[in-house]
Amino acid sequence: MKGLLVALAGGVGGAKLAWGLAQVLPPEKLVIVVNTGDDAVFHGLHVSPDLDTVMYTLAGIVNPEAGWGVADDTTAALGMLGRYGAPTWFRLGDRDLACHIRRTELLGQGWTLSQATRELCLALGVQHSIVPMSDDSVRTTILAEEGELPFQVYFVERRCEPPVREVLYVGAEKARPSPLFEAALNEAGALVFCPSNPYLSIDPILSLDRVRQRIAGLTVPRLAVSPIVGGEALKGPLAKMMLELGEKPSSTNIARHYEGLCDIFIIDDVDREEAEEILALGMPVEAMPIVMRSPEDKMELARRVCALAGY
Ligand code: FO1
Repeated sequence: MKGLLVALAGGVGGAKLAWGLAQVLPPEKLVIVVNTGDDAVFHGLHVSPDLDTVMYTLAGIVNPEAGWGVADDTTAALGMLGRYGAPTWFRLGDRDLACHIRRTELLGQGWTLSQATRELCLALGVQHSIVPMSDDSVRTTILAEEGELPFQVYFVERRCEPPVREVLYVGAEKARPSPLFEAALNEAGALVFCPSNPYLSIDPILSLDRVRQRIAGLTVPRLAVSPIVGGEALKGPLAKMMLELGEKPSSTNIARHYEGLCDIFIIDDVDREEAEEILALGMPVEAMPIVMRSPEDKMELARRVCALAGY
C-alpha cells in the first residue's frame, strides 16, 4: 500500500496543481502542505492568503480571474473600513472576510492554525487535507534596497516593485512543522514541489526546523514542476526576483534551487533544450505541457505527476 503523496504548495500556481491532484487522488492519499509565510494581520484579522487560495480553489469558489479570493465577491465592508480611515490596499472581499473573522475567532479561543484550517475546509466541503506548514509564526520579509518590507506590503501595496536583495523567513528556524505535516513526512510515498515561487512559497516551508534535512533524506520519489516556462514566470514576480537575485530566470536555475531535494524535474515542452543541463545536476527530466489554463490541463498534469510518482 503506497503512502501519502505530499504536495508542497503556495500561491495560485500551487493551488492549481493541488486542485488537479485532488481530482486524481482520494482524500486519504493526498496531503497539501501550504506556505504560511505570507500570513498577515489586517483590521485585527488573521489572514492566511495561501491557505485560503488552496481552500477556495478546492472548494470550487475561488475567484477565477484573480486566482485568489472568493468568486463574485463584493467589497462593501472594505469601503466602509476606508471611510473609517483604515488602509484598504489589501483587497479583502465581504465573503472572504467571513473566513478571516472565523479563523481569528477560533485562534483566539486557543485553536491551532491547523485545527482552524480543518474546520474551515470541512465547512466548505473540502475533503482533502490542506495543512499549514506550521502552527508557529513565520513571516516572509523582503529585504529590499530600501530596507525590510513585510511580505504583503512588498507584494500587494508596492506591487513587487522594490528590487529584492534577499528574502528572509523570520521565525522559521524556531518554527516546527505542523503535526500533520510532520506525520505526512513520516508516511510519505512521494513528495511533489508544486509550480510555486520557490523563494516566496516553497523556501518558507524548507526553512522550518529540520524540514530541509527531512526532505533531503526521503527515499521516496520527489518531483518538482517548474514554475518557469520559456524564461517567464507563469504568474507573479518570480522572473523579476530571480534577475534581482542574480539568477537568469530558467527552469535550470529552479532545478539548481532544488538540488539534493528532488529526483525528477518536470519542465514544459518549450524548455526541452534545458533537459541535458538539468540532468547534469543529477535530476532526470520529464518534458510535458505544464501551463494549466483549463481544468483538463490541471488534471492531465496531475495525472502525469502521479504516474511518475508511482501513483
Ligand atoms: N493579492 C493582490 O495582488 N492584491 C490584493 O489586494 C490581495 C488581497 C488578498 C486578500 C485575501 C487573500 O487570501 C489573498 C489576497 N491576495 C491579494 C493574494 C495574496 O496576497 C498573494 O497571492 C499571496 O500572498 C502570494 O502567494
